[in-house]
Amino acid sequence: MLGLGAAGVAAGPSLQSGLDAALGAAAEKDPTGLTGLVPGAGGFRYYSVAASVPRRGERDYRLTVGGLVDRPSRYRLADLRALPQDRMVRDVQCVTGWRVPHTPFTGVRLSRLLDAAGVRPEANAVRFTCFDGTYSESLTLQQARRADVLVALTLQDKPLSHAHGGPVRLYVAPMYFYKSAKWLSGISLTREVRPGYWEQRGYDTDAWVGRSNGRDDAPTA
Ligand SMILES: Nc1nc2c(c(=O)[nH]1)N[C@H]1C(S)=C(S)[C@@H](COP(=O)(O)O)O[C@H]1N2
Ligand SMILES: [Mo]
Repeated sequence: MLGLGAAGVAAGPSLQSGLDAALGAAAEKDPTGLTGLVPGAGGFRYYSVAASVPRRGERDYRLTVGGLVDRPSRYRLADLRALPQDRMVRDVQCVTGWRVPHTPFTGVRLSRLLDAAGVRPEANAVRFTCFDGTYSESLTLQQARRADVLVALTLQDKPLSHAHGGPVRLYVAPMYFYKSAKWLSGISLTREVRPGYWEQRGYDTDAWVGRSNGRDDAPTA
């Protein structure tokens, strides 16, 4: 994965589509624990580090907001849908090089859920956990409060499919797609950033597109 990442970040935009194909082929044989990796429709690839992920829906999906907050809370799907929805159309960019341009996501701004829970002054970061039982992510509180960070309910104007992390995933628009945790089930306010799954394996915690994971040093050719 890290090897693929390095190859991906070294390529300029003109190399992108050839590289995508090469990386796609290589990634399917990737021995480092990515499973369920299938080239998807419209340029997406489906990633899961967990071998199997349960399905959750209307009846049994819950999102908890806890940790360093005054009002720990729990949302069902209907609760999330009842909140104001934001729509964003941005490019999805995986750090291994593939990209899906102009991709609409809608959902609830994360900052809205944080405000509802009442973030305590000693909290500086947010940790995200997933009902796949394995994946995790993190943001600083400042990053988490950005208007372009969503608790997403739709992708391409359709309910998020199971493969894409449905019914609810995080969508961190300005960062590489590994920050956008699929199958989101927990949001917890913490004192410090706790590095997520891929970050414990070498990726940057501040994953700004074009400004992290070695891109700053990438050759311009
Ligand atoms: N729970 C979970 N979320 C995850 C991942 C994962 O393996 N598990 N992979 C990340 C990575 S590296 C990418 S590129 C995107 C892929 O999203 P997609 O499968 O919808 O294309 O999900 C991110 N979120
Ligand atoms: Mo990724």
